[in-house]
Amino acid sequence: MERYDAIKEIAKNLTDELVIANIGFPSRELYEIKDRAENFYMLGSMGLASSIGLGLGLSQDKKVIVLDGDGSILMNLGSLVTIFNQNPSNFILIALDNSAYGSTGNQETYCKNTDLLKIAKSIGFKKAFNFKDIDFKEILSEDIEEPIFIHFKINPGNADVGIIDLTPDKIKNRFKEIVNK
Ligand SMILES: Cc1ncc(C[n+]2csc(CCOP(=O)(O)OP(=O)(O)O)c2C)c(N)n1
Repeated sequence: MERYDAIKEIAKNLTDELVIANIGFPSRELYEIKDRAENFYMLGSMGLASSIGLGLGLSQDKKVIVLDGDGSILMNLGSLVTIFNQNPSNFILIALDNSAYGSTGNQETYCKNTDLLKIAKSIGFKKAFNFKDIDFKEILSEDIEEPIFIHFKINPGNADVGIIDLTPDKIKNRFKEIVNK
């Protein structure tokens, strides 16, 4: 399975959760699959989707889902430690792990040899799962209580999707409106 179908699997279960999507194809693919004001398409900062999601989780009550890439998680590994220790009770990080910098041409990452799920468990995440072992819909329907790390192992590949034809201001403002509702 490639990223596009993985995001489809995730998106079909979404209701009112806030979603932070990583820069590049994850955002573009989510935009095509299920655009909604609850999606924040992160346009610039590789590595910071998880940090933005954590801040959002801590500052309001809605559930927050971060769709991150393995390359970006490796770039900001400390964020996992911060998330675990801050212990947000409404936060899910999904690592879409294609073991590649997919959005810039599928150059291999170290996740070919390094297991992000083992890293999350060793940091302390008690709720650290393989996507294939869980019922994601059920997880979303329950109280989260402590941060959840979900490892979604996928094959490299970018779907043939267009760019996001919303201005950064539009993405930000409609998202802010939903957050403040
Ligand atoms: C700090 C920084 N370095 C590099 C880039 C260029 N860049 C944008 S997306 C990307 C690859 C992201 O890979 P990953 O997080 O694994 O996600 P994927 O695209 O594979 O889903 C790179 C290198 C950037 N935007 N910011």
